[in-house]
Amino acid sequence: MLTALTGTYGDRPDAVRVAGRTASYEELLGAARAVAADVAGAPAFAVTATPTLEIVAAAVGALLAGVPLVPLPPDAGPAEREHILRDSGAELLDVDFARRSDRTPASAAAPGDPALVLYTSGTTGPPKGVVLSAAAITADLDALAEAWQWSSEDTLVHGLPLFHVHGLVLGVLGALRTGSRLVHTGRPTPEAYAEAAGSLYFGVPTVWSRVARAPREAAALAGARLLVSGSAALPAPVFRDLERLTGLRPVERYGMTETLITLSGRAGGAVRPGTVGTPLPGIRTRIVAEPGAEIGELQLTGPTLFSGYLGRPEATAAAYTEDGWFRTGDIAAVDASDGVHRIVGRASIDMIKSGGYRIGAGEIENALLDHPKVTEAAVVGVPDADLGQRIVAFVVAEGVTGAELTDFVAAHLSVHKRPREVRFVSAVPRNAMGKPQKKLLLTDEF
Ligand code: MLC
Ligand code: AMP
Repeated sequence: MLTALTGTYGDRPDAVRVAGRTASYEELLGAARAVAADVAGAPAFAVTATPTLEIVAAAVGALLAGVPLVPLPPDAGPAEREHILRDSGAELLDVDFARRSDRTPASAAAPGDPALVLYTSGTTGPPKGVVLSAAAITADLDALAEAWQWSSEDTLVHGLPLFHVHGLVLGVLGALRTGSRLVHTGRPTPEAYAEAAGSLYFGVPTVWSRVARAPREAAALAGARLLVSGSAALPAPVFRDLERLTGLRPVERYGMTETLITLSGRAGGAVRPGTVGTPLPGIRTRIVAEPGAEIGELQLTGPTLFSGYLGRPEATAAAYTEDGWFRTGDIAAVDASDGVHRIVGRASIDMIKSGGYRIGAGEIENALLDHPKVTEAAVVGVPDADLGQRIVAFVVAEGVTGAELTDFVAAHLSVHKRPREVRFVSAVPRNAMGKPQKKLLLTDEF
């Protein structure tokens, strides 16, 4: 997977730049070898995934040693950190980029063995570890390189978090597979994107909508070759604003932690706002719809799929149909004339996408219920111009403020999982079975 580190594309002093610090491939390889020596033989290891050269060295070291990396969200509170460390059995490693080694430890790892364990939310309960093999990651990166004509001529720019597929797999390992220069801007701000002078840019829709609202910075991207959006739906007005300001039609792609990226528009191909392109090489899709309907659940198979949820065979089995297709939980439609896919929504109201982060309502409700003053909690995603959806918590509680509850969730779970709004209600509407009627919460009455 690490083609760039084998000397194939030569070396550059600024091959990888993360939040203002640069390293050559040789320096990165030296630091990664030291990580590999530290973790050799361990079942897994964890690193706090602050956007730094250290996390890049940790990801490379994991691959060299054949030991899966568990990247910890840097803003995770104690409850979430403990859950991830306990569930994965990974020990936390402190990486020092200045420590180098010139020897790669022998590894018996095969391509199908786990390379990464990424924690991601379901509709209920705590996050599950998604096990990704090196083979799945390589298959995905090669398919994307073909789709986007992504090569060592490119400079990839993004500022996405390094504990998810988008930032870590595409945004770091993708650069090391294709040999493109990498500029990680630390935070994904319009100013930092404009300054970086890249040829290829990645962003979630929230990032693109902020770029589109900063015309001067957006204009600075006109020299790029390709703008790619993913992790949530790119609103059509943002697509059009970007086109107007940069002269580029952004390419949208679709994926999941469990499947990696499976659908995409193509560089140089026709792209239409509101669509996510066609299956990548090796991916097959089908829409499972009610008789007569054209939209239904998107299901897929292919070489980029995960190896399973760590330690949860039942959850893994439940993610597949009896005939072996992965159930995405997304509702989609396919244009019969050209096979272009459109994501219409999610099957479950309990899966929220906010700023491109996937957040399970159940996890936030459980965190709120851990607060001594809260007796009932129901969490929903409400349409939001900036975040796509914003987390709104409806709670029954006395003697506590909304800001206190927001801080409580931010501190226990992750800052990005905090409700952006807390609404106090006298009761959560429920059906005869006692199940919350969340659709009612989205009506004006509440
Ligand atoms: C505010 N802050 C608080 C707080 N309120 N901190 C603690 N407690 C509180 N109550 C602070 C934060 O610490 C932070 O500080 C600042 O407010 C902003 O916080 P934020 O919520 O992180 O910022 P925001 O502007 O809303 O973030 C927007 C965003 C972010 C776009 C930058 O949502 C983002 O990075 N999204 C990317 C998600 C992603 O990569 N998804 C890919 C999943 S993979 P400070 O100091 O830190 O600024 C996938 C597969 C695929 O989906 O298809 O790609
Ligand atoms: P995650 O596991 O964080 O990768 O989130 C995966 C989910 O993100 C998918 O199931 C979709 O709901 C959503 N998603 C990713 N890319 C897109 C896209 N281009 N358009 C709409 N939804 C998307």
